[in-house]
Amino acid sequence: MAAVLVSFAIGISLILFGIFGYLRSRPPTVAATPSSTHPGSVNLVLQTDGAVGVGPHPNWVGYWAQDAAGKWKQTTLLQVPAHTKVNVTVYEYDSGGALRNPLWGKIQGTTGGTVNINGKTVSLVNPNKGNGIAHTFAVPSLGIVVPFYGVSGKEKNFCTTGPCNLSEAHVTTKFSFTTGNTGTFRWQCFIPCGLGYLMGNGGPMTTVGYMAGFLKVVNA
Ligand SMILES: [Cu+2]
Repeated sequence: MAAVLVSFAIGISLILFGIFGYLRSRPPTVAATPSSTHPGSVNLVLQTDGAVGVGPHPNWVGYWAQDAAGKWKQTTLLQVPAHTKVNVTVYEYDSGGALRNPLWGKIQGTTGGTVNINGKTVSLVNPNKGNGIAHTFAVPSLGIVVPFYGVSGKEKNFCTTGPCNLSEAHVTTKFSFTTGNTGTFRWQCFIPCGLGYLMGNGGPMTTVGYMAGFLKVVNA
């Protein structure tokens, strides 16, 4: 009887340890940093990798965000001030492909309706051009959709594991948007980078820290 109780207690503690371990492993929140060149606005610097290289799923596609000290954190929890212009820079290191829905290739919700790709300002991306689209940054409830061109997987300096660095093949996309009221808004990538998962939308696509996250808009 005692042996049964002890093994039962051990079983319960293992389950609790697992649950709390999972809760503890929630990725950190990275806050946008005040812009030194454009007072009143903030900067958010992100990268998308074909394999994040760390954590419980090192082979999953995912985002990293740069903190105020310039250190990369593997996370999709982002914090920005309310009623503020947010300047976003995304270094995209993954290969690309076709879109499941051409609508996700349409730039929406950015300042001027444009993005700057490798120094060139455009209002449209063509998913059938070049290396296709690798990932998107979409906040549906704020009407923001920004697609990122992929790089060729055949590049000699293709980044195979994150965090990637600027000496490796990448596409730089810059855009801005202005936040409204405070709130927590879900965002995610709407590219079949979850191919091989149910509806192409499982695994990293729906997991916080990889291709899905939250944009926390807080009081400035
Ligand atoms: Cu993606």
